[in-house]
Amino acid sequence: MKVVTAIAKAMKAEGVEILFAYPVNPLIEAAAEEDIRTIIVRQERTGLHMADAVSRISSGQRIGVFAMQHGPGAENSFGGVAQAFGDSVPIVVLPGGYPRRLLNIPPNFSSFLNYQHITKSAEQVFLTDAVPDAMRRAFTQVRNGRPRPVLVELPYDLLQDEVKDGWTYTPAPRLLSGPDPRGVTEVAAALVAAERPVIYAGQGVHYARAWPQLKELAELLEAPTTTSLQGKSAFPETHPLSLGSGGRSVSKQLHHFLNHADLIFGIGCSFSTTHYGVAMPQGKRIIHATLDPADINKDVRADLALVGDAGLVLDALLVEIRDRLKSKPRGRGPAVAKEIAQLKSEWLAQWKPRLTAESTPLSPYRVIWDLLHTVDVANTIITHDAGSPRDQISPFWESTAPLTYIGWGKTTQLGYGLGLAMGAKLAAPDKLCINVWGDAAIGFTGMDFETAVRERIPILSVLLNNFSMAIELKIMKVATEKYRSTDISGNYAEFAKALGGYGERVTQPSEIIPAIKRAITKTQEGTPVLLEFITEKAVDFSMYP
Ligand SMILES: Cc1ncc(C[n+]2csc(CCOP(=O)(O)OP(=O)(O)O)c2C)c(N)n1
Ligand SMILES: [Mg+2]
Repeated sequence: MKVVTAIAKAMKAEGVEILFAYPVNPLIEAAAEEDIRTIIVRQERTGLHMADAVSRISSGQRIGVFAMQHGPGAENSFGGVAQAFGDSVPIVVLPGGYPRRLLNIPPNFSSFLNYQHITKSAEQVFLTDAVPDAMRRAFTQVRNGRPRPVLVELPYDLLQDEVKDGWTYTPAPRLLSGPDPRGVTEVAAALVAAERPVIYAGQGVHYARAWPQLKELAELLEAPTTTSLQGKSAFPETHPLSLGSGGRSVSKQLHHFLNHADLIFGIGCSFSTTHYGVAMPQGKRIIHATLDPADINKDVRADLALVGDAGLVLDALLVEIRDRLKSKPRGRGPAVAKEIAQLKSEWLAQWKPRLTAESTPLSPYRVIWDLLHTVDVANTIITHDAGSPRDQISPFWESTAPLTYIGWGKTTQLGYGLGLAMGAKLAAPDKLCINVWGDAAIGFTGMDFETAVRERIPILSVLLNNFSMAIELKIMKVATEKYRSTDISGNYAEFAKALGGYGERVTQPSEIIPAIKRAITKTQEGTPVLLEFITEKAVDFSMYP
C-alpha cells in the first residue's frame, strides 16, 4: 500500500466523508478510491471555508479537511487557513510538499515554515514510518483543547512510497476537561449574589453543544443573555431574556444591560478585543470561563475564572446554583423581561422605517427584514459577510435554534460567507443555507458559485448590490470624489445564470418576498440561487458609542 492510500484510510477512520481540495494532490485520487467524496473548488480559499463550515456546523464532531498542491496551492490557501485560525475553527489542512530533496530549499514554499503562526500545529513528514504518528497527532490536536487549524505537509515523493506491512491507524479521541471544583463554588456564589448579571456566551457553547445548560442557567438566574457573533444562536434570541447578539452593531437592549450590569459572566468566549464584537464596559466585575487559559486576563481582566469545556463548566455551576436557589428562580424574571421588552420595542420602533422602507434603491434593512419573515428561521442556516451586510444583519436576525447562524469576525475576509454557506449545506442538507454579502465580497470568491452548481449544493446567496464599497465611503471621501475609488460594478444575477444557477435581480420592495419564495423553491429543486438586490449605499448602523 502506498503512503497516500494509507492517509486516505486514516481519514476514513477519522470519519471524514468529504475531502475539499484543489489539484494537484494525489490524495484526491486516493480519497476517491476510499469512497470519500472529493469536492473540487475554483480556488483554495473557498475549499478551506467549506471545510471550516463542516466543522462549525457539526460542533467539531466532523472535521473539515482540505488538501492542495505544494507551491502555488499552499501559497494561495493562506487566507482560508488564517480565517479559520482567527475564528478558532478546527480544520485539518493537508498541503502537498516539494519532493524531500528540494523541500526546504529556496525559493520553494514551505508550508511548515510559513503556516507556523496561523495553525495550532504544523509539521512536515519525511519518513514513511512517521505517517500514522503525524496523522494521529494532527487529529488529536484538532479535536482537543482550543479548536484551530492543524497542518501536515506531505512531500509528494513520500506519498508514493510503500508503507510497511502491518500498518494500523487508531482514530484520535475527543477528550474534555472540566473546571476546578473550588473555582466553581466561588463562581456559583458570585453569580447568585449578583443583582444585575449578564451572561455572554461564545462559540465554546456551540462546540460543547451546551445549549440546554446555557438556557437553564439563564432561566435559573433570570439573567439577560447575549452572545458573541461567533456564539450567535447559542441562546434563542426570541427568548424573553435574550439581548440579541454582540457584534460591531448591537441592539439597544444589549448596550443598556451591559452598561448597567454589576457582573458579566463570559462562558466559552475569549473576550478578545475586536472591532467586530461588543466591548465589555469598563469597571465591571468579570467572570471568565473558557477552554483556553491563554485567553484569561488577555484583553479583559477577570475577577474570577474557570478553565474547562463550556458544557462541563455549566454542568458544574448548575449543580451548585440549583442547590443554592433550591432549583427555583427568585422571581426577578418578569421585571427583567419587561425591561428588555420595553427597550427592544423602542429600538425596533426607531429602526422600523429602515426595516420596512418602501424606497428604491432598496434599503438593505428591508431586504433582511423580509428575508427574516419569509424563511423558516429555525430551519435556516445563515451567515453574513464582511462589510456593511454583517452590521446590518447581525442585530436584527433573531436566531431561534442552535447553529443556525454562522457568525464570524476575529478576522473579516471579504468572500468568506459563500464557502460557509456551501459547507453548511453539505453538513446540514435539509436546511436552507444562505449567505448575505455585498458586491465587494462577491469579487473575492464569486467564481465558486460555479462549484455550488457543479457539485449540486443548492444554497441561497443574497447579494446586496449597491455598486459600491459603501462601508468605506466615510474614509475614502477624496479618493471617491476625485477617482471614484469606492465604485464597483457588475450584473450578478446574469453572472449566476451564466454559471448555471438561478439568478434574479430585484429592484422593487414589493418584489422582495416573491423573489425569496421563488428562490427557496429553486433550492428545494436542487439549484443554487443568487438573488441580487439593488440596494442603497447605506451607512447607518445600530451602533452605540
Ligand atoms: C480580503 C479583505 N480585504 C479588505 C477588507 C476591508 N473591507 C471590509 S468591507 C469592505 C468593502 C465592503 O463592500 P461591500 O461588500 O460592497 O459592502 P457594502 O459596504 O457596500 O454594503 C472592505 C474593502 C476585507 N474585509 N477583506
Ligand atoms: Mg457594496
